[in-house]
Amino acid sequence: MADTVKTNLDPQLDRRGFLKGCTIAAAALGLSDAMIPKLVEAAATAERPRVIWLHFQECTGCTESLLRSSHPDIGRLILDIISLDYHETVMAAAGHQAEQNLHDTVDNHPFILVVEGAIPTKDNGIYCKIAGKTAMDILAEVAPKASAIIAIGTCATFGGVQAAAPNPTGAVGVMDLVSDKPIINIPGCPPNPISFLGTILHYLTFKRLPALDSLNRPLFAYGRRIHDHCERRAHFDEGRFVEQYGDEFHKLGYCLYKVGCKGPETFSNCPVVRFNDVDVWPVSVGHGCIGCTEPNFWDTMTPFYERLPMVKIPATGIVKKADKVGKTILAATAAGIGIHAAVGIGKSLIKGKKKDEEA
Ligand code: FSX
Ligand code: SF4
Ligand code: F3S
Repeated sequence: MADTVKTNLDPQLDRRGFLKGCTIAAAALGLSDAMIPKLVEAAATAERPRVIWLHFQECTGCTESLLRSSHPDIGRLILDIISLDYHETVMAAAGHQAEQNLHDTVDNHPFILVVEGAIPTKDNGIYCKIAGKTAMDILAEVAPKASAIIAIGTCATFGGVQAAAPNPTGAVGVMDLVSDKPIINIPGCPPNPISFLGTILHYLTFKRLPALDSLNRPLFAYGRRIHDHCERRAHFDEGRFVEQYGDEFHKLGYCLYKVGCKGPETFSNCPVVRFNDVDVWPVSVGHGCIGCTEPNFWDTMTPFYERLPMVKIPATGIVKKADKVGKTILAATAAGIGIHAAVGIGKSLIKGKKKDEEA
């Protein structure tokens, strides 16, 4: 079927790129190859949902990682399967014309709202203003009219760096202010564009939003713990750790736990989906995970270069007892994780996948 689908997409996005993007998204969604034609058809023929993309307190890294990805096809594919009616970084309009575009869509059409950046609430929200209005006022005006809201990046989901103690502007994420709308959180600082693409393609293909975890994150992208899919995991289990960046163990690719890796407490698809055409992720290039998809990670995961606090690692290098080392650490970190109830998430992930494939 894939070969017969006709698209009216950007001519720069050739058929190969289009199929490649859909294939990557299908893999990220955990769908079998048999579902690719269905995804391709939906991406090519479904009505493009209108999207209003608001920027508040942030660094624009979420947008940049999407647009400048070394998978140019992914960025183009995203921009082609949605109708991006308002986005301050990429739209040609400015000033009053831009405001007009925003109001035309918000008042006259169904739309999905994407929010990038935290919302400051202290002192009536005066720390972030656009066109004379505070971020709080803009959100209060636009959110009630949206069909659904996607909070992209850890700033929009959990407040991000702005909300780090002592949170001088009272920054919060979207779900702290909006409660009566479907909210999908796609955290990461910045998140992988594939997680956003997968969410949109899921919506177009199955006409509903993907299954979410207790923090409103799509299970297909955030249902797995980094540590459980890490290529350095065997070193962890055997008690082989980097003691210091640049040491001989670092060069050998040992586990980064003792130099601060937060993979055991972080839920994300990074080791599986990886980033860009170069096919890497932080740990594969020798840096520990800093837990950027988790709430308040600037406070709870710091110091970034110190190991997770609740675990005491026995002296390493004793290969005989190494397996026990890994298991002891796991038990302790699992107790520290708590909220995610990894087993339960695993079960609902499988259920969600089955449902999608049956759809
Ligand atoms: Fe926040 Fe997005 Fe971190 Fe930046 O804009 S999630 S600061 S990388 O990118 O909102
Ligand atoms: Fe990988 Fe980090 Fe876990 Fe070590 S602690 S196995 S580097 S995720
Ligand atoms: Fe963030 Fe850790 Fe992935 S730092 S990008 S969640 S490896």
